Amino acid sequence: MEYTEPDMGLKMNNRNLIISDDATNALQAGAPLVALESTIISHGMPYPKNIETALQVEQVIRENGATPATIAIVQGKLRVGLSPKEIYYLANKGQNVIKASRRDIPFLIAQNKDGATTVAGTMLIAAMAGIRVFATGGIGGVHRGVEQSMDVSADLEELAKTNVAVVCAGVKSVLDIPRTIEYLETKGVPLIGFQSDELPAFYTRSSGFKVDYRIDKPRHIAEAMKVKWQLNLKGGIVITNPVPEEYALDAQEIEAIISSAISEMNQLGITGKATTPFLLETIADKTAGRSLDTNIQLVLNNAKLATQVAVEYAQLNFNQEH
Ligand code: PSU
Ligand code: MN
Repeated sequence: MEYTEPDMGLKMNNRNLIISDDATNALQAGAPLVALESTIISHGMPYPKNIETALQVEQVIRENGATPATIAIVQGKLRVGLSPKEIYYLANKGQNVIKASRRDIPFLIAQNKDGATTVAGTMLIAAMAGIRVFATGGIGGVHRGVEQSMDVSADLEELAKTNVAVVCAGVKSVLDIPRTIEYLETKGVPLIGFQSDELPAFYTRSSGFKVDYRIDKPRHIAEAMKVKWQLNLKGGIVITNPVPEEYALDAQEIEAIISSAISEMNQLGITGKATTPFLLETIADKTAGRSLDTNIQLVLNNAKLATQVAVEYAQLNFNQEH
């Protein structure tokens, strides 16, 4: 069966999209690439750990045999593959950069602005470039208190329609984990546990909730991705990768800290796009930085798995063509 990547052609005549030379070469060669988001740099971690981590994550991807492509909007252009200098710029500007999800993109382009892309924003730009695998720390989801706030991350909607596999460390309990699982089910987004029957909860390896499919080998994840998109079943896949044991935090301790951070947030009246950055920062303060160390380690671990999946996925496509 003839198979062409569904939205590969888009990049050819999209003057708003700039793909780095490294990423262009890898795409043309059918070599593996891994996309990386930039909100995690600007809003997810404080300076200078954010820049250190962003560069280290790229290094892990290269060492494991793929090309990293950090994605952001710079001066109104959708950029796939940033230079270290550009990554530094976003890291240094921190929360002064606009956190850019799907809704923000047209305005940032029209006004020549910068934007740090969330999981949703990164997925859609990665797909335009033809990149199928993306590594991050945590995805957005259904927030606790959704009955009042209706706060459901645009990341979940993007997963429903954009063909990118996202490797993350599960769903953090700042979110409503069972409702996030239900939402993904409704939208037809597969939830995979890498070598795990349970959905990991970001800072901890387990949540008490089951994943749809436990898969133990990157090869088998790549095969499912290929079949899904060959069948034109649109949308992403969530690949959850438990934090390495030695960096996991104590479940009860982190749960108490998360609950108190959420209460503080509600008292301060923080809503909308400010919630996730506020919670990450408050949790890091309350754990004296231990949650940040865990966050960094799980991102590196996810970059490694994403690379393995990207290598297998590229191999499957190569075998088909030759
Ligand atoms: N979770 C993290 N770190 C992060 C984010 C989530 O542990 O940096 C960021 C990601 O960019 C994610 C976004 O896409 O927060 C979700 O924001 P919201 O809930 O406003 O959709
Ligand atoms: Mn939200």
